[in-house]
Amino acid sequence: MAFSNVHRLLLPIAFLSSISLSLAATVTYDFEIGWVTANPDGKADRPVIGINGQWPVPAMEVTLGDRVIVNVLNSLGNQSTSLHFHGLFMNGSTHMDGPVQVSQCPIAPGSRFTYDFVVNQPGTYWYHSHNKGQYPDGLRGAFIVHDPENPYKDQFDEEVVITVSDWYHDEMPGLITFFMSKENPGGAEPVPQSALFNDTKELKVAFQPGKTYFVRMVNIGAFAGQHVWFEGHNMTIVEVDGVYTHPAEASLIYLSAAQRCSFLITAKNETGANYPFVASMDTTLFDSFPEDLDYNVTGWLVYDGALPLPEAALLDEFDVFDDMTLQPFDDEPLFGEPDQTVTLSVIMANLNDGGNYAFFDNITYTAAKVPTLYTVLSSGDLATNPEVYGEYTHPFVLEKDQIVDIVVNNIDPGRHPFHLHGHNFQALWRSEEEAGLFEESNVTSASFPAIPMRRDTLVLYPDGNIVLRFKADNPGVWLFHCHIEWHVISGLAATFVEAPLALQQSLGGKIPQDHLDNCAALSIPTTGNAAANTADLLDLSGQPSPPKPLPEGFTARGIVALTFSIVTGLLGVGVIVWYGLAGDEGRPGAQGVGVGGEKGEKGDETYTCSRTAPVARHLERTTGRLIDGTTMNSSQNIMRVLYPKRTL
Ligand SMILES: [Cu+2]
Repeated sequence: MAFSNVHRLLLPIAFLSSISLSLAATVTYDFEIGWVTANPDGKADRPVIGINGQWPVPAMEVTLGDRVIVNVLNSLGNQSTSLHFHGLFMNGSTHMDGPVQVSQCPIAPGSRFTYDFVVNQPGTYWYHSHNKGQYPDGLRGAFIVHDPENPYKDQFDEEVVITVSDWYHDEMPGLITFFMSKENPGGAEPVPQSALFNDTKELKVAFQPGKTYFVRMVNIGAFAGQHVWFEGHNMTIVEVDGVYTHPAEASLIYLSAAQRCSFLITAKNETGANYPFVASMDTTLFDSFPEDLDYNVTGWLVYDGALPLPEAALLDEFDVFDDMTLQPFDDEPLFGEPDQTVTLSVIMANLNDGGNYAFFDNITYTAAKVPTLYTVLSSGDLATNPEVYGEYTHPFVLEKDQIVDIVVNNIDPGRHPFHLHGHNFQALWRSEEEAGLFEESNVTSASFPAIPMRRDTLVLYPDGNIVLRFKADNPGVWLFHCHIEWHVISGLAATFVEAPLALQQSLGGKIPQDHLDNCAALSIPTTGNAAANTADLLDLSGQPSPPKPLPEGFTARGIVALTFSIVTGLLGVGVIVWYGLAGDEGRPGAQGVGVGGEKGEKGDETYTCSRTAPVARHLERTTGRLIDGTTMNSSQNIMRVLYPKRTL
């Protein structure tokens, strides 16, 4: 990063509660966001979103306690933008959190917007655009909070930051248009072309014999989870998502989109060889396996630059470290029984525009006319009534300091990394794959760990369930959403409105003028309910809404039941068909698993696809066959993945 763009201002501050003199800094970043051309995988020049004329964008680095000011100028010309600082609680500054139409308006082309917040959490974070699926076009980077009191400070010599990401050759707007179109009724997410370490395929990390490194790894990708391992070196995990953990040994970790993991790696004592390290995409997420998919990226621990960089050995299987076994370093015990439990089921289904949408229960997220925070601030006593936020922001109003459980049931055969803004959650439970609904399991609170792992993004397994718990001690408007960017676009999000009356007291009349100016520039209203109605806050007519549901009287709730039963039933049939047709997996000619059709027998395209597509997707993930009837060829090297199983 150019020196001119960041200024550190050291301010001595005497704290009344302390006799010592502390140093808190104000770190100022001036970010002009604009288009540049890049070619990180060496295969395709493309426009990417850079900062101050550069891409990759800079890592932001601050120290615990610093105030951070980010002055943004949007010079994209053709797109609005925003910045979210992933994992930071934004306590007292929910209006700086970044999601568009949640806590701010988009930053209009040509406009300025300032983020201003204090960082009171140590660890590994990242920042990214939170506007219209924009960040995979390049606007994402690491955000590191250094900690003079890092409990592991005496156990390492140097810090290393490594981002891992998937990479697309095409720009998001076009990909999104196709993804949500009726030409893609099964909701197949665009598959990336490449994997990158630090936005390159040629990352070399200098290692000196005998030293120990604190490696901060961040998955800044859009879609793919990544399996990561280092040849010849073990990882000692010490932090996930900004939470220090007791040390845990791992040979291979899985990092979903948005997750972070820090680990200590001790260098060898000799310099006779260099060692590859690898990130390998979770290809089970993909609905197809395009020819141009290069799903591995290799980097190297370089002990001697004169020696060769060996090729990475391929693994037969991934033995994934189970993050549910981690314990936070502070040993924070399980919170008490919940005051409120929010149960959400993940469903993919079609609406009558033919597009494939993602639902929590019967709601696919659709942004309100007024940013939800601004509705909080302009709805008086009615701010505690979820109706004012509109049906399609899927709002839940929380009271200050409530204990809240989120139960997520996955009625989809995909893996989903769920992220909560404004909090870490205690991860109380994660079922194995195919476990069905949490309510129908025999798991009780007695099964929850006494000291649960905490993080801000947790992976939910296919057709499984998770239970998260957090304390509503941070007044704000916070999204809960899948961090696969495609699923944010298709609506897999809900809104927590936490302590709205407290928010009115702390932020009422204090939204900065530059924030409001961006709303004005884009003609976005800043008062009233989700429909921008200021006269009658309970009249939501005109609120933004998704396309109409399917015809023939089927409700989304009905689809839940039907999909679930049909998945179960057809899986059985499908497996029989598969055995009958296929012989051994991958045999040429064993094509067309029978339920992968895109047009239904009833002649009603949307009606039928909503039911067959999940089944087909499930089958192809189970059998290795693709939805277009082709099979993965043997050179594509389908690896066996061992995900941790948890049983009572
Ligand atoms: Cu998802």
